[in-house]
This record gives sequence, C-alpha cells and structure tokens, in this order.
Amino acid sequence: MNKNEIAEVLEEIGTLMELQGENPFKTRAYQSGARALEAMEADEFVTRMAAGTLGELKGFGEALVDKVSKLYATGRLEFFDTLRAQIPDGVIALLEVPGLGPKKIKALREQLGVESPEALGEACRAGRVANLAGFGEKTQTKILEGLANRAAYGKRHRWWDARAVAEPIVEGLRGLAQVRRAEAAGSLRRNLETVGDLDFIVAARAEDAAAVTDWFCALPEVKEVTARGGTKASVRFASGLQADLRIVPEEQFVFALHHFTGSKDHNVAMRQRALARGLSLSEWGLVPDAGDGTAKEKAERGLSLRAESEAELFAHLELAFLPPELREGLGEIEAAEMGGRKANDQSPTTNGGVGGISLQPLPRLVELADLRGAFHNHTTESDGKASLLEMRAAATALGWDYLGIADHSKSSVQARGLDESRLAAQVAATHAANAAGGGAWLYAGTECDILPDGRLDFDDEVLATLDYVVASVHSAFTQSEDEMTARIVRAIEHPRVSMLGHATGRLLLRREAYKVDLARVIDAAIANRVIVELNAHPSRLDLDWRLWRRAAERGLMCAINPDAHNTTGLRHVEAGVRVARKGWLTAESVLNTRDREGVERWWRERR
Ligand code: DGT
Ligand code: CA
Ligand code: CA
Ligand code: ZN
Repeated sequence: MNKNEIAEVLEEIGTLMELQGENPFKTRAYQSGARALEAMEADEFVTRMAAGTLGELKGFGEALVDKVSKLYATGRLEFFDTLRAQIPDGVIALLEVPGLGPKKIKALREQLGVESPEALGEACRAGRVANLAGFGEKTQTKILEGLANRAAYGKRHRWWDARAVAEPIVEGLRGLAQVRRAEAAGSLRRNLETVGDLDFIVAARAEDAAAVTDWFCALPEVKEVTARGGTKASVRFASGLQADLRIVPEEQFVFALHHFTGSKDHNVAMRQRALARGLSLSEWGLVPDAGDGTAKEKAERGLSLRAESEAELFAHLELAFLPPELREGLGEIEAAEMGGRKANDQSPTTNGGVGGISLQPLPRLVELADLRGAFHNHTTESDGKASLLEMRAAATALGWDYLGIADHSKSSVQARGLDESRLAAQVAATHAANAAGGGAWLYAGTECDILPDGRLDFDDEVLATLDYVVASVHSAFTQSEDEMTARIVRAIEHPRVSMLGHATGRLLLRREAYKVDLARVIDAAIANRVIVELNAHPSRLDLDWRLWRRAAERGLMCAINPDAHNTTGLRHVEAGVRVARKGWLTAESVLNTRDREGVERWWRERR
C-alpha cells in the first residue's frame, strides 16, 4: 500500500474506534497519524520506511508505526479486519447519512437500538430521534432528507441500466463536429455488475471544449449539473445516476481512457511496471521518470511516448492488450506479460518457452457470437410472458441452434409452477414443435425446485422424461449455511440434475445472497459433472464472476443462461457473457457455445 492508502485505513480505524466508543485520545492518534501521512512527501515516506525512522516523527508511537509498517509491507492489517468485522454493515452505512457522525451513531445505537439506515428511517418517522438528547426536531428532519437522497442518489446501478444510459451519450458525443474520439470508461467499460457513476472521455481541441460540455450539460435527462469547468463536467440524471465528462487533447486520449477505465488496482500495478522501466504512466501520458517537472508538464512539453490505441500503450510496457474487463488487478498483468512476450518473441521456434518456462498467451475469452443457445428460459406455462413458439421464434431470430425451456416446478406456486401433468403436456408440445420444424431446436427441461431438505420437486420417473434439469433454490432462504450447503450438494448429487440455477439467489442492490459454502458447492458440481449456471439476468449475474476463473481452471462447466421471462429477455445473455469474460471464461468452459451434438453428448455422459 502507498502512503495515501495507508492514511485512508488509519482514518477509517479512527472512525470505527469512535463508533465503538473507544477513548478519544486513542482515536485521535489514528486520525492525526492519517493527516501526517497525507501531508508527507511520498519520497520522504519511502525513505523513512526503508530506514525505519517513521517513529522519530511526533505522533508516531510504536503501535502506530507497527500498523503502518504492516500495511506498507503486506497491504493488510489484522487489527483493522477484526475491528471492521465487529461492526454491522448497517452501522457502517449510517456513516453515509448526511449529518451523522460516529458520536451520533453511537447514541442512536445505544439509546434506540438503531443499526441500519432502514431502522433509522423508522425511528425518525416515529419521532423517536427528535426526543434524544443532542438531536431535536431539526436534526430529525435533516436525517430524513439525507436518507431520502441516499436512497435516490447514493445507490449503485445495474450495469444493464447504466449501459442503456451511456450508449446513446457516447454516440451523441461522437456525432459532434468538435469531437475526435469518445468512449465510456470506468466500471461500465470494465463490465462490472454494478456501476457507481459513468465516466466519459472525449478527445477535442481546447478551444472546442466548452461546446462539448455545453452539449453534455444540456442533455434532456440531466437533472442537475453538479460541477463544471473548462474541460470537465459532472451531472446527475433523473434516475440518480451521475456522470463525469473529461475532455483531453487528442494525443492524451488513450492515456486518459486507460487511466479512467481503471481499476485503481490495475492502474497501480501498471504505474509500477512503468517505473521499473524508467517511465511514469499517468492520465496525461507515458513520460521519462527522470528530469525536471511533473508528469503532466512533461506530457505537455511533448515528452510522452505516443499511443494511438490502448494496444500501443500496453506494448510500450511489453504487455499484450488487456481487455478492459480483465483490468481488476487480479493477475492480469502477469498474464499479459506472458502473452506479450510470446507475441514479441523473435525466435523461429513456435513452441514458446523462455528459459524453460512455457508461455501461456492470454485466453481467448468467450464472446456473445459464440453462444448457440441457452437452457434456462420460461414461457407462459409458468411465469413467462411469451409462449413456447414465441420464445422459439425469438431464439431463431438470434441465430441460435437450440433453446432450452425450463419452467418452474409445482412448489413454486407464486410462479404458477407446473405439476406432473402440465409438464408432460409441455414436453409433448416441445416434441411436436420439433417435429414440425421451422426454427431453433427445443430442449424440454424444468427449473425444478430444490426442496428445503435437498430433495427435488419431481420424482425420478418424471425427470427421466426431460432432456435436462436445472435445479434451483426458491424457498427457505434463511436456512443456516450448513443446511443450505447440504441441501444444494444433495441436489447436485442427484443423477438427473444437469445444472444448478442462480447459485446464491442474490438480487443485485436488492437482496443479499443466502448463506452457502460455495467452495463445497463448486467441489460437488465438479465431482458430479454438474454445470453451474451463470445466470445472466442483469439483477443476478450469479454465480459471481470473481469465482469463475479458479473454478473453471479446476474443471467446472458453465452455462450462460438468460433466465428469460419474455422474448427480449433472451438478450440478457450479453450481460452474462460480459461478466463471464470478467471471470476469464473461454468458450470451452461454456456449454452453450457447443453445437447440439456437443450438448447432448455432455448430458449423456453426465448420466
Ligand atoms: P464506480 O464508478 O464506483 O463503479 O467505479 P469506477 O472504477 O468507474 O471508479 P470512478 O468512477 O471513481 O473512477 C474511474 C476510474 O478512474 C477508476 O477506475 C480508476 C481511475 N482513477 C485513478 N485514480 C483515481 C482517483 O484518485 N480518483 C478517482 N475517482 N478515480 C481514479
Ligand atoms: Ca465510474
Ligand atoms: Ca467517476
Ligand atoms: Zn429461478
């Protein structure tokens, strides 16, 4: 960790200790330590850490120096993790409510038992906050306003929704005569499942910047312009989504785009790699580290290496191009280094390998065009909005070879789950449609409830009439982790189960995952050749991309399923493919990139 990151941790420790009611003398030590680090020159900090002389400074006692050293060396601090774990997430969330600091939060917890923004809202509406010493009517009203804003504006947004806003804006920017290049950067470009705000990077001449910001701030969906300068602007849309615009000279565009695409961790690693080559990488350019002036000044003096594309930027650092979705600081640079060296390898041999190390190029990530169908889709028989034949027509229009129908089973009463006889009728309808032809092949499946004890909602003889079975949890979400894990593992071990649906039940920004030991679920799925779905619904994106890279390396097979409830819902596979790429998945690990023969072979081998 660098000194500013360490300062942030110290600041947070101070706040957490205040929340815990620690004595003010102790909490202030962390806060003033944080400020001292912030004020210090980076060079001085590095020198002192190397020489072990941080403790010579006023305010840096032995305990504080020890914590700073641990953070500096390892980026982690057990003391901090333990402290953080003692405080409920809801209480941490209270810190974001305007007008509330640690002291007030402590009073609310102790006197009203308030431990979340929701509980705080209730207490305010009941008038209980106004009655507390040190609060009063005015504070209560202000807290309620703050809560309302936090609900409307403070949230993150689903990637799918943010993309729908961003795409026409990028197109609009590109259509302006003054604009040379325009891209959306940030978490949207990295395909993160939720997006905090949008970041637009535009190349234009300085004298044209005002015209571009004018256009941006005058967009009809802009509700408020929150900041505005010569070459940047920030706005808030009616949905609460915010957006930053930055205008840069054309020669800086690629560097700005890379910088504001992030992630922060990726950028840190890239800067270190540049420094190791005597270069300084920043949003302004890639300049020699030596010599007078800041990186910005050097770039403005024309000292930057040139890059017309991000591929050229990566090449300057001897790296293969890294797609934005891999830029999370999770080992992608090491992988691009191997890929980059292989690409640049001048030797005539093609088997790669330098100094006995075999070189692995970056994987070719799965693409939307690789998909030939999908397995988890609903029709009007359960809670879908389109009939079997309408769904088939939509799949055919997408160019798919096959479509799997997996309507709910009888225990999902609220979703009009099918009983045995309705399921038999649907299977017959599927066979008839296939016999008649005229579109994508239909596979007859079910999204079968996993009952609370891990049994399935249909008997084996019924399941045997189907091409495949998606097994999902739709009830008893509050089971203990052990119960839930045993329940799901039991379903996975059932010989008729082909695939686990939405493995954690999370609904992004709405509902937490149920408690489950995913490591054991993944082990069981690999051992039983059961596929784990990557549910592509923009509110699910479940199983999470962070788990896929390692799981797929260990042999877990994925299916990217739209969980479509209408014909347009099939398009959700795009969201699924994007997070699958974030999880380093290749087409080989995704069953629905295979043709019918490949799919059917997999199912035969499973049984
Ligand atoms: P988000 O908006 O929370 O979903 O995540 P990002 O990654 O879009 O983050 P954002 O909008 O704060 O900043 C965009 C990128 O700019 C970020 O990924 C990395 C880069 N960046 C580098 N240094 C900084 C910094 O000091 N502040 C901010 N805000 N961004 C930085
Ligand atoms: Ca952002
Ligand atoms: Ca931003
Ligand atoms: Zn489901």
